[in-house]
Amino acid sequence: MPDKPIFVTQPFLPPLDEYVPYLEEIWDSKILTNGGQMHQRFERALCEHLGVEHISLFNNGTIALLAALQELRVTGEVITTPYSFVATSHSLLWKGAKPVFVDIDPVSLNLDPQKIEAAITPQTTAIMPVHCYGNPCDTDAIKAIADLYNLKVIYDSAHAFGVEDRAGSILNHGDLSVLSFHATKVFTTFEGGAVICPDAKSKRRLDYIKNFGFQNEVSVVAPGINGKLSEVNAAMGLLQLKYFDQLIKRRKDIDAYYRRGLAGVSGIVIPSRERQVVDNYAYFPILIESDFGMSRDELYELMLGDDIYTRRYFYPLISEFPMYRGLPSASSNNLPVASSVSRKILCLPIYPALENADVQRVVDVIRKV
Ligand code: T4K
Repeated sequence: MPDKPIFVTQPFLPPLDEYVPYLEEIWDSKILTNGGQMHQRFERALCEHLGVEHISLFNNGTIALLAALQELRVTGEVITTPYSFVATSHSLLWKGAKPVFVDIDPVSLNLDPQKIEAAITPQTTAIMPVHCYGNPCDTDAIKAIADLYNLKVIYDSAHAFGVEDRAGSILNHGDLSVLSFHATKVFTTFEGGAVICPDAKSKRRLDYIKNFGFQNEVSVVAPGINGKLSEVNAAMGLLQLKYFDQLIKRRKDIDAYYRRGLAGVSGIVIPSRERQVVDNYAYFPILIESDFGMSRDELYELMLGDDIYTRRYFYPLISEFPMYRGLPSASSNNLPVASSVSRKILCLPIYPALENADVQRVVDVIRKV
């Protein structure tokens, strides 16, 4: 039996003593939340690091999605992908909007722009695509459709911290773009999230929304929520930023190691990424095709037996969960590509602390089959 388990991901934690001065500052100030010094410093540092102009921080990505929908006053029907984490569609249900599922592109695994127009009805108000695994969507095609039909675009960019395409940060696309800083993400504040806004006005409104809608001590201007990131989380973000480039470099090496190790294995397909200019190597997805020699689920179980915890992100599809499967757009006939990919996908372990010997152990299990 191998000496240690291998998880699909594991957060990087900076040395504890580096966190202490930040905590001392918080202890001294007695300001624990509601937009204190750490919060403000972290916002500025993030804008600079990501190459964006306006950011509103949140306590997690799901509340950030909800706030983005609230800010844009999204109602009616929203076109989205079934191939994502369930929070994407859940945010629409919480806002009282109806998700309309459109199939994904077989190469990018993102919403297929060619299929969007056919799903637009007079009730459609927005499109919510996901940059799945940090792989940029076809933002030009989505913008062209949104402009033509006067629709809002909210990108779920939960996986896309630090990713750039030819135009720079992919977080600048759409009316709003939403990040997650959850413990399982490439960049973490334990829990956290953010909305990237195009201008100072929408940032200000989002800042109100995350603070119950308070504009000042006595006026409430929106049905807001408690979406504030605490000072302790913001401090963790500041500290993580210092290590980010180093962590991405290690992820890149692991990605390359897998590509070398799995090259030529029949039945294993590594989805290609075409639009990244700067990648974040957030996930390492592979597709297990019929000529591999065993099914995806058999391989998943085999690895579990070897203490290797891979994940089937995203199986089942969101459209297969009980609260969605009654929707006409949830039918598998409407989603043939997503249905097929969801049954073949396996995300392999990738995180900075993974050693080459661990990666080799994963590769060996697959090659042995
Ligand atoms: N949109 C998209 C596209 C998303 O992927 C997500 C979140 C959201 C929106 C919503 O953002 P948040 O509201 O979460 O900020 C995880 C995460 O809970 C979730 O944040 C994430 N997507 C989703 C893709 O994955 P699980 O069920 O896989 O997490 P869990 O607890 O099984 O963790 C996986 C592995 O990570 C564990 O085997 C061990 C390791 N781990 C996990 C945690 C929580 C650690 O080492 N330390 C930890 O603290 O959902």
